[in-house]
Amino acid sequence: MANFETVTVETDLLILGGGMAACGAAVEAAYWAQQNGLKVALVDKAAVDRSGAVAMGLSAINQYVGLKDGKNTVKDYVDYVRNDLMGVTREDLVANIARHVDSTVHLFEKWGLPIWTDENGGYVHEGRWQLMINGESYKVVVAEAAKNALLKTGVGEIYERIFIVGPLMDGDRVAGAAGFSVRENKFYIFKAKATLVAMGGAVHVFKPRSSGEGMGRAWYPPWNSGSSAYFTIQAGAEMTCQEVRFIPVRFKDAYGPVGAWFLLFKSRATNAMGGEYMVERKPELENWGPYGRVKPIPANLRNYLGMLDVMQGKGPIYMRTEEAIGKIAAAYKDDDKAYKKKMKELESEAWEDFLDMTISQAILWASTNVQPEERSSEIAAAEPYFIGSHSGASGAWVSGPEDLQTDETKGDYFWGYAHMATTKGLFCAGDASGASSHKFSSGSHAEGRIAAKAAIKFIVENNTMPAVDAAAAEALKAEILKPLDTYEANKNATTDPEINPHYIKPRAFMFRLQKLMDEYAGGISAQFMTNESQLNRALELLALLREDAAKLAASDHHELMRCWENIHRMWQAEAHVRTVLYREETRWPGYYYRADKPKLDQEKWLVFANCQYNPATGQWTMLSRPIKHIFPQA
Ligand code: SFD
Ligand code: AMP
Repeated sequence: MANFETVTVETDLLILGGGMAACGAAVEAAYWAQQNGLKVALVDKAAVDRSGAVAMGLSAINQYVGLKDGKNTVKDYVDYVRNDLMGVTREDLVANIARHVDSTVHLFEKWGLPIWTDENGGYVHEGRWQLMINGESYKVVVAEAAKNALLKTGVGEIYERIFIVGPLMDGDRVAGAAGFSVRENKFYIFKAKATLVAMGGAVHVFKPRSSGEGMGRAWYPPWNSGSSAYFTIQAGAEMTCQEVRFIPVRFKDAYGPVGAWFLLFKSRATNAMGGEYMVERKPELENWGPYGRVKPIPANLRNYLGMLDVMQGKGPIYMRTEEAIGKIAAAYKDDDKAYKKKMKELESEAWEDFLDMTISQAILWASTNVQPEERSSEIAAAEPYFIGSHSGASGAWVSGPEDLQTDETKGDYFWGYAHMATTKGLFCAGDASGASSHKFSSGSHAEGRIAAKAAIKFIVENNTMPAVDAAAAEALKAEILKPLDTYEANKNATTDPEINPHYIKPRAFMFRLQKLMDEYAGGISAQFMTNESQLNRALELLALLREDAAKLAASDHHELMRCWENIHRMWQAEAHVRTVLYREETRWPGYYYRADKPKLDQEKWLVFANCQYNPATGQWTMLSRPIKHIFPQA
C-alpha cells in the first residue's frame, strides 16, 4: 500500500468544507463552542480564502429579505421560492433561513464587504431580493471572519488542502470523516461528535458545453464535485429533490451570469429574428398549471421558452446589452456631458459585473472585441448542475426548526435538531441540504450558522465520542489510496500512462460519466430531454462504470483527488437518474423534460421525491414525502 502516515484528529464539531455555509458555521460554532467548552475543526480541500463557488467573487448578494424596512415578509420570500420551484419546497427550511439572512448580510458589511448604497444611504437593489456589491474580495472577507472566530478564540483548528472522501460511522450515528492531504503523504481520520457537511454542489456530472481549449470552464465551480451528496448518501441519509438539477441561462462560452442584465439593466433577450420569446411564447405558460401565472415566472419556465426558440431553429438568443444601456442613458440625452458621464458609468458597471464574479467572461468580451454598449452577446442554457442553494434543490433531507412547525407539519418535517439529516449527528447546509432553494451566498452562510448552532446543541445533549472501528478505518485507508497502488503496479504495461489495459485514469472516467449522462439523462446534446428507456440505459451504464471505478489509477496526489471527485460525481449521477425515473411527470421543463411523461401531474406528483441508499445492503429505496404549508394558503 502507498506509504501514507495516518493522522488522527479528535474534535467535537467537524465542519466539512470552507465555503459560504462552512464559514457561517465556523463563526456561529466558535461562539457556542466557547460557551460550552467544546472544540471545532474545519476541513477544506482548498484554501478557505478563495475556495468554493465564491472564489472569483460575486457581484450581488442574492438573498436579502429586508425585514427591517418592512417591505417584505418571510412569507413573501417563501411564496417566491415555492412558486419558482413549481410548488416543491420545504417552507419551514426556507422560512428559517429567510428570517436570519438579513443579520448575515449585516455581518458581511461589518466585516468590510462593500455593499452599494444610493444617495440616501440605502442598499442598491438589483431586484426585489438582490443587493449589488463590490464583491471581488467577498470570499476573502467572509473567510477572514471565519478564521478569526476559530483561531483567535482558540476553540478551533483549520485544515486546508485535505480532501474529504467519505464518512466514518458508529452504527446509525456519524462518527467523523476520512480524507487525505492533496500535497503530503498523509491520510486523515477526523473523529467528531457531530459532523456538518458543507462541501458544495456538483459540477461536471454532465458533459459541459465548454470543450477543447475551454474545457473546465463552467458556471458553477468545477471543484465542487458532489462530495456533499456522496458523503450524505454513504452515511445512509435520506436525500431529496435529486431530480431538481439547475440549468442556468448564461452568457455563452464563459458562463457570465445574467441576473444583473435582466434585473438591474432591465435587458430583453431576443432571438435571431428579433423576436422576444418571453412575449411571443407567453401562451405556452398556460400548460404549466398555477406556476405559469406567477410572478416572477419560474426560472425553469423562462429557460423553457428560450429553449423552444432554439429547438425551432431561431437561435442564437441574444442579451440585448446595447439596447438596455441605450435605454437607460436615453434619459440623459438632452445634456451631452451628463449623457457621456452616464454612458461611462453604465459601461463600467457592465464590466464590473463580470470582473467581480466571472472574470473569464470579461476576458472573452475583451478578446472577441465585444463592447456591451455597442453589441449584443449570445446567451445559452448551460449544462445541468446539482446545487441546493441556487435555483436547483438537490441535497439531504433535513429536519426543520421546531418553532416553525404546525401540528400538520411536525410529524414529517421535524426530528429534533434543525438542519440535521436523517442520520444522527450529521448536519447539512448550503448546497448540501435540499428542498430549500434560493439561499445563494448569504442564505448558505445563514444556514451554516443555524446548522452549527443546532449541531453544538446536539453535542451538548449527546456528549459522547462515537466509536471508530480501527480495522474499518484501516480498510478505508487501503480503499482510498488504492488508485496510487493500481498505477504503480501497472504503469509499465504501456508507454502512454493515459492508456493502459489494467486501469482507467480519472479524466477518461469522467468523460465516460459525462457522455452517458449527456446522452441518456437529458444533457445539452439531448436538448435536456429523456425518457424511461434512456434512464434505464443510463443506470446500466452507470453500473458498469461503478465496476470500473475499482480500476481507477492515480500517478500523484492530485490525480488521487481527481479519482475520488469522479466517484463522488458518479454517485450524484445515480441518485439523479433514479429520481428522474421515479417522478413520472415533467414538472420543470427548462431543467429537464421527460418526453414519455410530458405533463405536470399535480394530483400524483405535487410531492417531494426522496431516495435513500442503504450502505449495508447496497439497495436504494425511493419514496415520496408530502408537501405541507406552514403559512395559511390563499
Ligand atoms: O449571479 C471540499 N452564487 C451567487 N450567490 C449570490 O448570493 N449572488 C450571486 O451573484 C451569485 N451568482 C453566482 C454564484 C456562484 C457562482 C459560481 C457564480 C455566480 C459564478 C451562488 C453562491 O456562490 C452559492 O450559493 C454558495 O456559495 C453556496 O455555498 P456552499 O457553502 O454550499 O458552497 P461553496 O461556497 O461552493 O463551498 C464549498 C466548499 O466545500 C469545499 N469542498 N472540502 C473538503 N473535501 C471535499 N471533498 C470538498 N469538496 C468541496 C470547497 O473547497 C469549498 O470550500 S449568480 O450566478 O447567481
Ligand atoms: P442569475 O444571475 O441568473 O443567477 O440571477 C441572479 C438572481 O436574479 C437570482 O435570484 C435569479 O433568480 C434572479 N433572476 C435572474 N433573471 C431573472 C429574471 N429574468 N426574472 C426574475 N428574476 C431573475
